Amino acid sequence: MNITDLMSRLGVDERAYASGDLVVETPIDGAEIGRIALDSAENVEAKIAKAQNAFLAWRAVPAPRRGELVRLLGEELRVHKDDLGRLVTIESGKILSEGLGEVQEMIDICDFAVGLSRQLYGLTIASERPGHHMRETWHPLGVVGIISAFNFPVAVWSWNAALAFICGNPCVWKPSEKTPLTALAVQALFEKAAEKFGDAPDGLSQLVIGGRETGEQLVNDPCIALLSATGSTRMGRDVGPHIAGRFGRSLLELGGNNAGIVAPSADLDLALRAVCFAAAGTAGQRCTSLRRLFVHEKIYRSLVPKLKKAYASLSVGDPLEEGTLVGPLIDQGAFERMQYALDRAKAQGGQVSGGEHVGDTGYYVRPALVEMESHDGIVMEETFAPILYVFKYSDLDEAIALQNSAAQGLSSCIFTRDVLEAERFLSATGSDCGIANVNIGPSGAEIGGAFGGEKETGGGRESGSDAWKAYMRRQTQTVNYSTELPLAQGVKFEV
Ligand code: UN1
Repeated sequence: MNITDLMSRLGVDERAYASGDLVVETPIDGAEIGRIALDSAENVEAKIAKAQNAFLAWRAVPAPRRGELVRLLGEELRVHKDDLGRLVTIESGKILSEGLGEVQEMIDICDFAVGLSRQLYGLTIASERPGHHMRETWHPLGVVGIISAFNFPVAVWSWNAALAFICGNPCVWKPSEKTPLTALAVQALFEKAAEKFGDAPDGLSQLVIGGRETGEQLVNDPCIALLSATGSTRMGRDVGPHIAGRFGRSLLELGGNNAGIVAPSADLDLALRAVCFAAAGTAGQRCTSLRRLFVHEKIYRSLVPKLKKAYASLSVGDPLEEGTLVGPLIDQGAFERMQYALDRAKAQGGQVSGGEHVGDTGYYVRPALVEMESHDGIVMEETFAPILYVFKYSDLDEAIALQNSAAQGLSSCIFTRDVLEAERFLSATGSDCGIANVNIGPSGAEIGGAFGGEKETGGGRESGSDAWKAYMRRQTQTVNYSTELPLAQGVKFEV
């Protein structure tokens, strides 16, 4: 785990993380891996102003040329995938194949954005007036602020930044205080790409290092045209209304309390594997992690004991080691919140298997499975840890209603081979989430689809499909190519 070598291969000078008030520790064994200077309020203000200046130049660059910069960024990511993926593992604690997978997601969104840079299509619209035509044009929006969380320390930036850049917008990124080293590395890779590109305006991509106050500066600065914030619902409740108060735009990716339903016709082996990855993978620290499982009473006794057995055999340990499936929790706070949730679940009558601390260093836990009868109390809260609450159901409508009774609405899934059940789940009266899957778990979405959720998840959509529209402003244009001046709706106004 030689950080200095890794960082230097990624293009980051040691001085950038050798001193400062922010101490960075790896969750692998709690060792200090860097110290970083926090940005002062004046610094943050100056960086936003620089980004605003960059906007004035970047918006005039043709979109396909802007795409070229993102293509070069994708190339840097390809070359440095191993190093960056390893750094993600060291800083966030996710297992190496997930660290690498996260960088792959960055590469994928770069590819997507490059193609999109030639497809920022608007509509042409039939005008009711002779000699007129109407169309919609999508213009660059302005500076995009990005607040990201520790669990996807680099991919979330890329879902936003790759689209923002091709849409003509600079980015100011505030990474989680728990994962600033990966952000430094990504910034260095961006700078390499920008150098190869040649004439990207200075300040097109900038990092701000800080805590809550820095986030608030992004929220309140009128130059931040769009703020994309990933984190807790509590954070979103602060951010959303403040941005709305200045008529800025926000894209919120907040909590999830994702559920799965295992129906009687399900392929149980497949369901078992999918549930383990979704609930225990990433140590339950994805916003899409599976947290509630509804198992039909007919198959409950054949699935749940097997699930418990699989849970007991999951290899928990050093995420850099091959064969490990579950790495550490991010820190002590996460561990305490997990134990608190398990205590509450027990007090509610839950039967807990697993959940205990594993090993001597770091906050490693055995993923917990909790058989519950009452779907309330702690079950309604998102605990960012590997806890799966399991319920028995008898009626699909009832299971769907319970699933939808969570305050959040990010992701959901059903395991069934019955087409009627699958379609019912995906219909308007089925899952109320932004993501609904059949025969796969709720996590691990591809970048091609729009990613995000409803209700307390915040309503934002980023990544694929037409999520790019959030990063642009729509202009409705009407052109009169005649010598007459007919008014809309037949209004007469002769002068
Ligand atoms: C998150 O946890 O913040 O679908 C995002 C997934 C990933 C994204 C997770 N592609 O699990």
